[in-house]
Amino acid sequence: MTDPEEKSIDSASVKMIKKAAADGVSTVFDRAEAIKPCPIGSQGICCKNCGMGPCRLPAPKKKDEEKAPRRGLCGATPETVAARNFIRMIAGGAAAHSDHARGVAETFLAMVKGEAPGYGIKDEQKLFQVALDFGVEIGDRDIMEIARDVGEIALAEFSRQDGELQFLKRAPLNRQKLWKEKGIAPRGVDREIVEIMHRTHMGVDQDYKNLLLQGTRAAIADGWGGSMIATELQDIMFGTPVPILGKVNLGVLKKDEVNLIIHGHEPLLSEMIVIAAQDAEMIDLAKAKGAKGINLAGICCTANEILMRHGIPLAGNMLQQELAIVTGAVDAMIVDIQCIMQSLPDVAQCYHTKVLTTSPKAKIPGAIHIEFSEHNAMESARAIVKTAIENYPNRPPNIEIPDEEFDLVAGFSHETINYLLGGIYRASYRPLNDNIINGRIRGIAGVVGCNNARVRHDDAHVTMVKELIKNDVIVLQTGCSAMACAKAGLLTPEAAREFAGEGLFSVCETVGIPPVLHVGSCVDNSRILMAATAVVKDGGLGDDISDLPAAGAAPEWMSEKAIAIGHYFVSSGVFTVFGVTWPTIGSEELTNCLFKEFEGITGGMWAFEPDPIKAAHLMIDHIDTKRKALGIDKARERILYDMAMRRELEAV
Ligand code: MSK
Repeated sequence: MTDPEEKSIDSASVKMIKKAAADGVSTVFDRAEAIKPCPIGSQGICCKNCGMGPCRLPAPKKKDEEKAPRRGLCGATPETVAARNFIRMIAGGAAAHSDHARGVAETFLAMVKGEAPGYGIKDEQKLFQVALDFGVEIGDRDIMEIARDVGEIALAEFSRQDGELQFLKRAPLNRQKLWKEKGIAPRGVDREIVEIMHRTHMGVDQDYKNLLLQGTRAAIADGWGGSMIATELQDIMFGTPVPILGKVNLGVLKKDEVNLIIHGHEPLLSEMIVIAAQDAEMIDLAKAKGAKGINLAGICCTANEILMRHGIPLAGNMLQQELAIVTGAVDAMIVDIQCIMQSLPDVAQCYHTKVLTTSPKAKIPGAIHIEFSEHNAMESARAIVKTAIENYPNRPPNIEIPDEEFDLVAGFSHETINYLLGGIYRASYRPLNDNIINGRIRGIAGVVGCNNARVRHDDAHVTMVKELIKNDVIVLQTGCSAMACAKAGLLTPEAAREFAGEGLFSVCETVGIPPVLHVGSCVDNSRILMAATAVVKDGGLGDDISDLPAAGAAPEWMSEKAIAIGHYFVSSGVFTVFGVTWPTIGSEELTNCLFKEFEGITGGMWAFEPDPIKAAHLMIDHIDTKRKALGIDKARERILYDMAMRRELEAV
């Protein structure tokens, strides 16, 4: 077995990998050694879309075979096969985000109709904003009437058969124009996803460029549709995040309290568990069982949702889900949807942890299923909390909770960034734009996405983000990437002094923000789209997102959702670099199209670079190219300007 130190840069995780080995428990880290990825499938050139296959189309090894055509039984080329596989990944990711969003919209409507007790409207301002975007009359109408119209329009966005998604209107005008001209403005979210499944069926669309365009429609429908609807309706119901102090890593678990971990993605359940865990009756019950209280913590994006709104601690990111159970101190792990490993009940068998599934869409053999319904949310939440409490006396003797826990500041919704920069009366992105123009801030990066057991846990996230902030690039983060950097201490205002370049440090110190801003969960990548749009609209940095000195990355991606997110960033005009592996590498022509030609279509393009330092410099080079195109590269040279030089600069 490889040295556990090589598997993660996080010392708490390393300790738990060692404990798992000592306890005879198999984790994802062991399985990653035992199972090697299929070299053909990982390059995107294995087609299993019909019963004549799977057809594997690897490049010929010997020179004399080079002329032999690479074709599936139906004649499909490596380009067609790789494009089909790639856009099916987009469909999977967009479906995951959007089905999450549909669930939120349904609960929102149930709340409006009084059929979801416990839910309400926390952010009226945001409700009015979304109502305006949807063309809903506000006037002096009752708030629940407005909310009903908003909920109905939001839900109809999924099944819309023609026209365009409502939130596309939020994008910069030039972006909207480009999407129209290229024919990639999406109709309904479901329609675009279904059309991918149709076109990639055997014998339908066999032009890889045409397939990519459909993938682009579905990706835009995810970012500016499903994901954005989820974020906005969640903010209306649970509150738009504001800066909040939190803690991260397995050290947040408590030896003498009932530890309840919530893992997955939807805040519909976790918001209710937060309330149930604070209920005096539940706390008394915990005390009666010998615990000092109830300690709630999160894993993956559910964790981000309840951190952003309540400051609930983060136990860890995706690759720490099994390790949390290995501590022996988790009394129950509650899961809903997405990024949940089937191995959890197996790991739990070696300790006392109860794994509880809650969604009818996501059951796991060996787990206890307590179905969660928005119609009796509090009842289900209390039943779940009670299950954890009653399990507390069954704690095993071999408990080991790592000491590691770190402070972080989260809660940077794009509205909050606006407020922090400009103050309540002058809320605006102007100070950010000015500091980009004067060169103190070189550019903006979005670094997001998962962990991947094929690479050292958290390493690429932390290395990349440190390199970016050292070079004065301000970083916005979501998902597991944000948690990785939080564990490395990058999400505190003090991190600016230690890790940021001089220019970025001076801005962070003045505004009082960290150099790395945690903006939320995976669906909250839509907040980054809105922040980028706000920067464009504030002026001075071009007329479209593709003009901005900005770049995106997912250095440890693994999920289909990450591909959907990456592609909606590219489709919105952002240069986006992924690490670990690239799923179309088996088709040179298709990969070239995504890495080069795509810039001519959407103004954004993909890149693949597994080395996080090199990847960071690809992003910085791109940022510098954009600065040059905007004529603001001179400002970065930090020379003392005389009046004539100033005039020249202003004239640019
Ligand atoms: S949870 S999608 S591992 S970021 Fe959103 Fe983390 Fe990736 Fe899941």
